Amino acid sequence: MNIRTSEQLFARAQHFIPGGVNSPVRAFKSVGGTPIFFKSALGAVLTDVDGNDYIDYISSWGPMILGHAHPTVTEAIREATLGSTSFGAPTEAEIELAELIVDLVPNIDIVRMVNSGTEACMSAIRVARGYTGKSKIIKFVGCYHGHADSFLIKAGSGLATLGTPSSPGVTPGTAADTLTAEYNDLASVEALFEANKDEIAAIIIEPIAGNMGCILPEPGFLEGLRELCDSTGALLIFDEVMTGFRLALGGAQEVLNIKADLVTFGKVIGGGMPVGAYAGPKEIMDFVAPVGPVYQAGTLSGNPLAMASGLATLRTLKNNPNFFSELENKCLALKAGIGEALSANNITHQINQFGSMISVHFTEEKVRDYNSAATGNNDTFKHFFHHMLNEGCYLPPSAFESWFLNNALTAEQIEQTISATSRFTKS
Ligand code: HOZ
Repeated sequence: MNIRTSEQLFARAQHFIPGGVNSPVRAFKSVGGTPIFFKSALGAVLTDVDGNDYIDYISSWGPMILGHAHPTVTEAIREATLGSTSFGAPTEAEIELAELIVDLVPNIDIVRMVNSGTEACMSAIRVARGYTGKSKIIKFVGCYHGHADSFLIKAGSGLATLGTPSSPGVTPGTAADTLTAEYNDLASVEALFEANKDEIAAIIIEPIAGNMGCILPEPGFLEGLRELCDSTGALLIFDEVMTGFRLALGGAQEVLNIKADLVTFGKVIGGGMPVGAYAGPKEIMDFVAPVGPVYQAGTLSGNPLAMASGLATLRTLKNNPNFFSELENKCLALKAGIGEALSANNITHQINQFGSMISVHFTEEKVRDYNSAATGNNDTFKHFFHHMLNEGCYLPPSAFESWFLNNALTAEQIEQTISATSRFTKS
């Protein structure tokens, strides 16, 4: 595979952009080699600057659930552009998107639009603190809620990938207000509540974790968190930046039948444009300025292009009642096929999957939290990643990231991916 232009661009990028990338995982640091630079994409196929095609298993880390350049979405964005790219003032599209989200997602009355999942989670914990009058939050080791200071403690995603789970630059004061528990370990959460009586404002969690690979909550775990919050007055925040509008229209709350007090969104709600949102019942969201005292703002929040793209995406999902089952079936076929192919070649592995999120871990251990995800053999992952890339399959360049399928993926492309996997041997 010739990637000469990507190599040249990467060399040039490194002079002007930290590590040549605008988000660390993209730098291929844990898998080695040169990041691929892209020029276009259509459906489930990405085309790089050297003219190579790849089947896309990242889908822009989630947002492109309909596939790339979906005609309804691109047309909606084109039309919005003709109006203006930004007003910094209210528009009807913002109300339409908020109404649609409230209609589709359980347990929420009010939505505030922001520009990213990071902003959404950062704002949600501020609201939780303002509402409860308490300071501390609990997050889970290996979960990632964006790059606001409070979350860069034992975090997953790029921090796990780079082996620096907590970031310098976060002050000890901020770090002291973030308590960490183990995913799928209710006792570790109970112990934190016991040791910090009346101090915990919220638990924030990815209900299906996607930043240490794809990790499923075990039966009773989320229910236990709900009960702990109910008995202590802490809020339960579901970070549905990955799972919102990906698992179902109502997200993880709907699929798992657990009520959250605040929910954060990103990725799919923007259909590929930068959008985030946080939402909850009126009683809590009334604390947000200008109604209440908790301040949060943004020049580009509710941007007309972003609203148009999000609306077109969510309406397309809503209008296809079979969308999520179709997409999940594609993921199940992929899981079965690559699992068989790896087993046939005697490659020890685990595959975790929920809906259209999936991850492959090269370990004997059942992967159920950060520690078990970290037992994965990174050398094997590295070889697997480059083998698949050479075969034309673009996977996340980190063992700590979930893959995200998009519904443009065809049965033939899934077969191609399985067949590529069957040619993978460790040596
Ligand atoms: N933090 C993102 C996935 N968990 C990666 C974003 C990116 O590199 O674009």
